[in-house]
Amino acid sequence: MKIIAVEAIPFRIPYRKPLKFASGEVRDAEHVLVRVHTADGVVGVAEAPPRPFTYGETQRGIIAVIETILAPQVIGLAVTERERMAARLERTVGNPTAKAALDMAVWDALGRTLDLPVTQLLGGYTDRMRVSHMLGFDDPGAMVEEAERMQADHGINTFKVKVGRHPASLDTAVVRALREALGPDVVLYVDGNRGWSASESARAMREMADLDLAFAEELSPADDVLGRRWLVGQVDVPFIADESATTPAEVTREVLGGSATAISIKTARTGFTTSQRVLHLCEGLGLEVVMGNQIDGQLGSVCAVAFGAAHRRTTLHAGELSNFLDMSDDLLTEPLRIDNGELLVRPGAGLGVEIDDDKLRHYRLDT
Ligand code: MUC
Ligand code: MG
Repeated sequence: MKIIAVEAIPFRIPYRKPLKFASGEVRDAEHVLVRVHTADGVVGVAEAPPRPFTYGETQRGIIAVIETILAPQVIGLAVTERERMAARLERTVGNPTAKAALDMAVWDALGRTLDLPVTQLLGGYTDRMRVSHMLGFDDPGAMVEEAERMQADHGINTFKVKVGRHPASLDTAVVRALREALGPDVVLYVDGNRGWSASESARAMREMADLDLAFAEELSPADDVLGRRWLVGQVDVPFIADESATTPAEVTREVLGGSATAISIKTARTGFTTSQRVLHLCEGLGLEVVMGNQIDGQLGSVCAVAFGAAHRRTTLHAGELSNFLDMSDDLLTEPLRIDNGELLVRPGAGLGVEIDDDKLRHYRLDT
């Protein structure tokens, strides 16, 4: 069960359609595949998505921190020693997706070693999650057309709409068009990725007051401490902290400071070990949670659904699990499918997925 080697492999897979939002844009999945090898010949996998506009990480930076700092700290530990591993990884500040991928690859190796699915080891609440689809910036017609396609092809009825543009009417027009086209039964919520000021956000939310939004996420920067607290007091739906609350301490700070009333949990940045800490903290504080998406590929989405389906509170709202649908290809031997608005966990040992060697050879950037 001892970890004997860690690989960090860069790859690039283009998106068919880039995802645009207030803090950035993703055209290619330029991720890092992390593979953890144990002395028994078991291999655990996970992927790290560099998001410089959110965490400051880059593909080369993730590889460097894994190879030079994190891998030497975990080699020699058994895959059961996750608490010791977490303590060692915590000595390095930042680098959330690098640490998360390593953590999840170790969980995958643990599940494969025990011949049990990770989702059952984590909690085993259910075997599926309802899916929320994220709509990136475009004009109203194109965003409505995408939502209708997601409904027709995948049965998805929950949509997170990216907002935060200037003028804000570009976005409020989209949300209004979506509500008019899709009717009262779909769930709609908005994510500003800090694009608006607090007062712009309050005005836009007032303008959309009749559109029955379920949540508002990161509309303005949490760094504008008093403005953000003021805004959260104005808004009459749960206000989700995403990039402002990436650790248990940040969740505590943002919530007790009045800057958030709900939390986005992303396995891509908190892995399984710290995501459980965040979730349990949210349970203790009585907060709603949403499983978020770091614009994950299929492997990252498998991780998110394994975690989300494992716990009751994470299943109460649809999870953001569909960004991989816009990728031109992926690395798994058996592609994920979203049917009837649901994504199922994989039943096999560990994460229940295998990497297609030919695809990895084709898309990897280091050979
Ligand atoms: C999201 O929920 O914000 C875009 C930026 C990021 O960090 O994550 C994505 C989606
Ligand atoms: Mg967000």
